[in-house]
Formats: sequence, structure tokens, C-alpha cells
Amino acid sequence: MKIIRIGITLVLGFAGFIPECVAKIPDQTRPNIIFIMSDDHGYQAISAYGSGLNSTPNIDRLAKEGAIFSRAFVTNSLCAPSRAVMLTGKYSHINGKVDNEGGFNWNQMSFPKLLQQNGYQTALIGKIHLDGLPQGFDYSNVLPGQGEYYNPDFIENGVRKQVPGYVTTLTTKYALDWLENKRDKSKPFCLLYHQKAPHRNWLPEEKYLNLYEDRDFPFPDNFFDDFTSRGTAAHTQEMGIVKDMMWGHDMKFENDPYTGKATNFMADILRMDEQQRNAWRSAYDAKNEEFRKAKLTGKDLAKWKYQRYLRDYLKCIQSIDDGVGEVLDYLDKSGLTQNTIVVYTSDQGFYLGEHGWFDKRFMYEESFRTPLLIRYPREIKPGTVINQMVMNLDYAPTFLSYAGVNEQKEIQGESFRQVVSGKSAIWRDAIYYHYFEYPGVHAVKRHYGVRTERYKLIHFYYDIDEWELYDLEKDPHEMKNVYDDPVYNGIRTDLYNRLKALRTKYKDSDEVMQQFLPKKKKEPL
Ligand code: SGN
Ligand code: CA
Repeated sequence: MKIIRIGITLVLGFAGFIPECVAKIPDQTRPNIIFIMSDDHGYQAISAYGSGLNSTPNIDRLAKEGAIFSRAFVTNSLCAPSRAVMLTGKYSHINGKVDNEGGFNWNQMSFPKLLQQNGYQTALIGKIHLDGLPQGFDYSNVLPGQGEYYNPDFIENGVRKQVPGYVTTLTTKYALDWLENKRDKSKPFCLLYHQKAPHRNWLPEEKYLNLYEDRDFPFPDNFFDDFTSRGTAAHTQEMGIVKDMMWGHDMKFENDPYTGKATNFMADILRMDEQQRNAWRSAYDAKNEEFRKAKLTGKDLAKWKYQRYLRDYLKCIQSIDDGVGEVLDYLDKSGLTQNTIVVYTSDQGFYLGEHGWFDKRFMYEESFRTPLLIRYPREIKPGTVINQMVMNLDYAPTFLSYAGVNEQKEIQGESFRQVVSGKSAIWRDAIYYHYFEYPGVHAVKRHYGVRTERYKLIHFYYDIDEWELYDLEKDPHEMKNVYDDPVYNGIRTDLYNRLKALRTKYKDSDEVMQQFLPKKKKEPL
């Protein structure tokens, strides 16, 4: 059958006439890739990871039918830098995007560009958070900057317009529309389907406004961490649920419950249409009034704030999970499941009350780690669990390997294709991290460090010079800095050496760091 078709193509082709049905034989040899990423989705909030907080049956399908990674990490736990690392396969100090400020150099090599150059149809839909017109995509429909939850603006192939609706469902709708109607079906495809949710300020979809309101989420064991034995950075951060969350923006009060003044939540409320606003008010007003009257203090107040935070955060995730389900159903219905790699990840992890925090940035586990699940029926056995330490740096070379595109020398990550298919167990045993955004929002100090299977060594620098060391086996919640404990002298030396070697390997150094330090403020005239 195939031979006959080729014959027809050749004959008719020479005659200068290629009928559509013949010219568009799909390329079945190379896999399609759907790279799903959400923003700030901690692994604790995926039921396949076993925390029991919520239920994400569709994301879980990827673990059941493919692989789940128990130790996937990011190189720099922040949105835009993490995305730049994934696109380029290079550390922040090499790709140049070290923090959320400033531009991204789209002119450099990226995996979508290479796939496109090698015959793939490529699309970017949803949040990218990198300035400038995305390069390497046949189609893009992205949110400007952080994007909005309600009635968001989208920039479709460079043209910006506001769209009515909820951002997560719209992003899914555009992804499905591209898959079904907008791509060239004769080519393999790579779709970057990137959700804004559950990024702060956690505005759920109308239909989920009352979800989890009957659930009381227990505090993580270290919610009331007082940072004894830890350095300055843990003491000076501004990411405490109790101390730093705002009554408006985070807790969803239109008027401050203590002063009665209008809050910055009004901006969100005003963006909604009347129906959306009514749904919000009927879900939150009575509860807010009840809170105001209760005059809670101490642990009760902390508990209330924690519940509001977690419920809103998890509600947002429900819409993401629905979208994953729709995309997986689409693949099933279109006969694409077998030949499509589906990856689910986040741009970093997130604190859901561990150490009393929200947000990310630190090299401590909850934000350093990120969820990672991958399904590819042709190569990955259902129910696979991968414990090797992979990084977001590895995604680009992994995708390129699946697509059969020669790896580029400048890529610093490694393909984990052979590891996930069970063909090889050889893998790295130490990973390197570097966070830059300080001074900045949430006031987390600059730091870099190394993590091995068991230990973690961190160096905080810039306006401090402090080291921390954790024994993750004895202290998985990182409550006890053992840097000065003589018992760990040998381990400390070994970790210094590993850190040094990794910095050399990845071309980072004190000199390189210098160029990313803030320029000195000018003295006032
Ligand atoms: C915003 C958020 C911060 C968040 C950063 C970075 N504040 O500034 O809480 O840490 O984004 O997040 S908000 O008032 O805008 O909600 S990131 O995911 O983009 O790196
Ligand atoms: Ca993020």
C-alpha cells in the first residue's frame, strides 16, 4: 500500500500535480511531543505523588501509563529563568536569563527551533513569561507577562487581544484547536501547552469556587519553623503565609477586614464581568464576613490563612487537571496516543506551608524539586518510577533525542531517554543549583549549591557569606543545618570538591557571577 502511494506521488508529482490526500501522508516515524507545563505547581499537589491533598486523576494517568520522576529538579527556582533553561538546555548564567527582570535572547538556539528546522510543526500556547516575539514556533498564542486569570489578553502570532473567559480553560481550548485545526497534519508536531495556573494570586475558575471548602488541610509538620540553626536567608525572606500574605491580593478580601479600606483585590474584581463577580461574591463574601467577626489570633489565625491559601491553590489545579484530561482524550480519539510523548511538569516547585511559606526560590526541596511525569507508550513501561536526579536542563536534549535531532554541543543537560526506558541506569550523582534574584520580591538571598543523593551544601552570597549543610536522610525537611557539626567535616570537604567540580563543568564561577550582580545604585545628586 505504502509503495503504491509513493508511486502515485512520484508520477503525479512529475506531472506537476499532487493531490492533497497523497502529499500529506503523516510522518509516523518521529514522535509528536506535547510539553505540558503549569506555573508554580508543587509536586505535593499531584495525587500521583501521594500527598493526599487533592485528586488529579488526569495528570495521574501519565504516571499510570508512563513514568513518574521522584527526583526532578530545576537549576534556578524561578519562572522566566526556568523556562529559558528548558528551552535552551543551558544554565541561567550561560543563556543569560538569570532572573525575572530583563529580556530573553530569543536569537539563541532552543529545542523548538531545532525541531522546527528538522521538519516539526511547533506551537507555543499559554504562558511563557519571556519578553519578545517567541522564536521557533509556527504558531504562538501567549499571555503577556504573567497573564491574567479572568478575561485575559492573549497575543496570537504577535497580535494582542482580550478574550472573555477563564485563562486555564482558554489555554486548553487553544491547544485543542491547534491540534485539530491549525497544524500541518503531514508533519510531526511539538506543542508547548503552558498554563498560567496555579501562579499567585490563585484565582479559581467559577465552577470550582466552592471546591474543598469542606476540607481542613493539616499543617505540614514544619509550618511553625522558627529557623533555629539556619542562616540569615531563612530569617529575612518575605514568603511567610502568616506574615507576608496580603488581605486583598492573596486572601481575597475586597475590604481589609481590620481597617475596612478597599484592597488591591479590587483590580481582580473589576476585571471580571458581572456574572463572574457575582459568583465570586456569593462564594466568598459570607465566609469573609464570618472571619471578620471571629477576630482570630495566633494559631487560629494562621490556620484560617493556610486554609484559604491551600483551598484556592488546589481549586486552580483542578482546572489544569481537566485540561490534561481533555488533551489525553483528544489523543485517544485521534489515534495519536501511541506516537505522542506527553510530558507534565512545572516551572519549579512551590511551598505549600512547609517552613510556613508560599512561593519558591530556595534550594530547599519543595521549590528545588518539580513534578515530572512522562508518557510514551512506544518506549516507556506503564508504572515506571524514576529515582535518578534529573533536571529541567535535561528536557531539551531529551526531546531532541526522541526526535532524532543531533544534540548540540552547547547544551549542558543530558538526555534521560535511556534511563526512562530502562535501557541504562548510568546517571549523574550530584546536581548544581544557582539562584540570582536578589534584591527582589520575597527577599530570598542569592545562593548556589550542590545536592547529592543524601546531602545538600548551600552557599548564600552577595550581601552575606554563609553556608548551610543538610543531611537529607536524617533530616528530610531541612530543619537542621549541620554545617558546623564536626561529625560532618569529611562530608563537607567532599561536598566542597563536588561543588567546585560542577561549577567548573557548567562554566560558573565567582567571576561569571560578578556580571549578574546589580549595578551599584547611583548616589543621589
Ligand atoms: C509575582 C508574584 C510573586 C512571585 C513572582 C515570581 N507576586 O511577582 O509572588 O514570586 O511573581 O513568580 S504577585 O503580586 O504578582 O502575585 S514567577 O513564577 O513568575 O517566577
Ligand atoms: Ca513559576
